[in-house]
Amino acid sequence: MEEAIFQAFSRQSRVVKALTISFPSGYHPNVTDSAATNLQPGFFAEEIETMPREMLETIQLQRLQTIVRRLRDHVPVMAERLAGIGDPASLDDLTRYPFLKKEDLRNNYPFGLFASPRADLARIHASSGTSGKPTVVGYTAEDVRIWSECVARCLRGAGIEPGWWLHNAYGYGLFTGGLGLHGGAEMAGIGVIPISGGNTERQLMLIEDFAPEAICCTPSYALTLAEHLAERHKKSPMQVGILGAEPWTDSMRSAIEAQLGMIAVNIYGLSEVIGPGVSCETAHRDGLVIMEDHFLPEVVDPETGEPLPDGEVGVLVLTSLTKQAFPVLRYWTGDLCSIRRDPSPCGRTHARMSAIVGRADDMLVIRGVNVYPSQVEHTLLTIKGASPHFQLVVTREGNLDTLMVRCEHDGTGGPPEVIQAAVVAALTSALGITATVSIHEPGSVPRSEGGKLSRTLDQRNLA
Ligand code: DLL
Repeated sequence: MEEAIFQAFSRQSRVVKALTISFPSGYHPNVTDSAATNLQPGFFAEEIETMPREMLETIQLQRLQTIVRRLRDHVPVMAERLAGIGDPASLDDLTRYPFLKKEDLRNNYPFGLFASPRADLARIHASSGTSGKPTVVGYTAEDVRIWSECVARCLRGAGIEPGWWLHNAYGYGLFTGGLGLHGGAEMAGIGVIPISGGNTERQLMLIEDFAPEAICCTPSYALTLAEHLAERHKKSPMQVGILGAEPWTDSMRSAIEAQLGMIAVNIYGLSEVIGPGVSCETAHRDGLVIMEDHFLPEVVDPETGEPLPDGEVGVLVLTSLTKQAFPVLRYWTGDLCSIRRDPSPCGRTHARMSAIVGRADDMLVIRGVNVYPSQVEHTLLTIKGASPHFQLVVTREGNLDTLMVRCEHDGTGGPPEVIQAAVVAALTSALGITATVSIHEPGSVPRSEGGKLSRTLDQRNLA
């Protein structure tokens, strides 16, 4: 059926593309001294990426109906939540369903929201949760294939050509960054250097020796690599960076592009929805194109949950349309952005989102790792002599985010140095990143004075 709709529209899609190919006015690449200036978006699945919106929305509705049925039939918790709400007859009916939130994943840890039996799973990933337990997500082999296809579209759209090499410095493992980019690159015929994160000296050596045309890592790590290359008076061979997993600004983009002589493209995603590749900028860098045939976006008011018009900033809510093992209906990402639905200059018709401008909750993203203040509180409560009063200070030193935890001793646990060492060890293990810890006298960390107490001082100036 989908195939028939696709055929009917495919001639029309070529016309739409021809009409919208002009370049946006006011767009000026920052890179002036490298081949990167000439990069143009390519396509991995051109007919899908440029299909008329009418056709896209027909496919979205069919897939939404299938996903709702799948949740009812295979996830008892969801069947209960959806009881009494009929199947969607139009995309507008989406708003009749409740949001799915991070706490729902936590309450159903580890596999309560899976829609496929254990034996059908090809892969598990996870990201840090708020109570020490991670958020677990699963993929069938078909889910992994679709994920790779989404990432392949991102990489080709960013101007990376088949036959180029990609230095993949996202972490491999339970984090979705490394393996997510890896699968997409392989599918697009791009060679992968699977270096993973860390060991900067080795990364620099391999960049010099292997001369990859492209790199993927967090934006803060791209700047670290740039600084090291500058110290050594080395030029980067890279023409494109696929950067994401943490918030970054346009000024950071300018610095990265100027220092590395490449274009820096923003990629977005989250493990709950699939991982990297939910959306990505093209080489034009004019909004992150959402893979809308797989993920249905909404932007809603953070307070009321009511849908907001295109162009207004609110919470991004995503529905997965094709995932088998871990479908999500109206997942509340907590990420703030706006969306637009006009076709992009390269002919892509899928909606585009702005860069993430902040978070609606208290989650911090530090060096690509999600950190919740409640994780810190939970950890402090396990250490004898430490009180649960604390403050988090996040700064950006050089290009790296640094987390400082100010907390108090309660007078029962021995010398402050001993408590400090215990807190450092426990936090490293709970958060997955190292924090600087300072121990203070009881009563010295700010207390709530009736209103909300902000335990977090984010001094990174991400706005
Ligand atoms: O960070 C997936 C990813 C890997 C994306 C590599 C891009 C590149 P999680 O660990 O589940 O997944 O963290 C998801 O990170 O809700 C955002 O708050 C933040 N985030 C991800 N990409 C961006 C971005 C991966 N481009 C959480 N800009 C999300 C701003 C981002 N924040």
